[in-house]
Amino acid sequence: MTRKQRLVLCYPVDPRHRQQIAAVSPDIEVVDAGQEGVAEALLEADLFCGHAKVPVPWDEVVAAGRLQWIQSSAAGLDHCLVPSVIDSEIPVTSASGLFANQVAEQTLTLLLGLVRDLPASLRQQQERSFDRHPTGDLFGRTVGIVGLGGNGRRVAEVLAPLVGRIIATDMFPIDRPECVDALWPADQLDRLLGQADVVVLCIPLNTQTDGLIGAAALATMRPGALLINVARGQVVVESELIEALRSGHLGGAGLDVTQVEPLPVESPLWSLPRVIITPHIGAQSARRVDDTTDFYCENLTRWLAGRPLLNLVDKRLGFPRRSAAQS
Ligand code: OXD
Repeated sequence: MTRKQRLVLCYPVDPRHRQQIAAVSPDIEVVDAGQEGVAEALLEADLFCGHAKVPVPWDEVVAAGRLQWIQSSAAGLDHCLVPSVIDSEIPVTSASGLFANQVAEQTLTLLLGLVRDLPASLRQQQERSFDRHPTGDLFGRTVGIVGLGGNGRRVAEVLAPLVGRIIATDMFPIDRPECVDALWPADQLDRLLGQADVVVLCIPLNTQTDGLIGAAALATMRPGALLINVARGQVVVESELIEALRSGHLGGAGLDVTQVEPLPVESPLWSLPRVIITPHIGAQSARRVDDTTDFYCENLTRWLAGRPLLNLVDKRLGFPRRSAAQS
C-alpha cells in the first residue's frame, strides 16, 4: 500500500473546509497545522497550502526534500519566497487576483477617506460637533498605479469612473486595459510620480521593490499628492514617508500595510493627522476562506491529474507571469 500524501494547511479553515479538501482525493491526508504548528509540520509535508506568519525553517524544509508544492493562500509571496525555495524545484502558486475586488474596495476606502477628510468628521462625531470643513476632490484627478497585476487592474477599473486619468507602470507593460490611459515600464516610475495626484502601490515585495518609495521617490511626487499602500509596507521607507508628511510635501497617506506589522504603538504614523491606517485587511473578505478553499481544490485536482497549475509563480520575479495569472 502506498503512503498517503501529507497535505499541511495553514490558513483559518473550519472542519468543513478541511473536509472539502480531503474529498478531492482519498490518497491525501489533510493536516490543519495552524500558525502554532506550521513550522514543525512543514518538515513532514508533501504539499502545503497557507500563509505562515511565523518563522518557518524553509532551508531545512527544502533540504529534507519532501515538500513538492507550495500553494500560498496570500497574494503576496514574501512569506515563502526565500532563496532556498527560489533555488529549489518546488513549484509555488499564489492567490494572485483572488482578492482583487477586496483590495480595490480597500483602496477606494482609504482614498475617499483621505480626499473627503473622513478622519476629521469621525473626530467631530465623537465630540457631537457639526462643524463644516472643506474637502478635496477625486473627480478630475490623475491616479498613478504602481504595479498593474491582478490587484492593480481591478483598482484601475473601480477608480476609472471617478477620476480624470489613470496612468500606470508595470514590469511587463503589456495588455493595457481601456480604463488605463498610459502604461509605462517599471523604470519610468519617476514619470508617473511626477504626474499623479494620487499614487497607489500594488506591487509585490521583492529585491527590486524593497524600499522603492524612499526620499527621492517621495520628493518626485507632486506637492500635496496622496500615497495609498495596499501592497507591502517594506516597499515604502517609513521614516522618509513620515518626513514627507510632516513637511507637508505629501497631502496624506492611506496605509493598509506597514513596514513592521502590527504597527508598533510608538510609531508616529498613528498620530499624523492626514494618515489613515488599516490593519492589513485589504484582502480580507467574509468569503475569503471559502474562496481560497474552492481555488485550492481546483488547483489540487490539477496537481493530482498532472495538469498545469493556476497562478504558477515565476519565483525569480515573485509573481505569476500574466498569462499564467489569467489577470
Ligand atoms: C496579502 C493577503 O497578500 O492578505 O496581503 O493575502
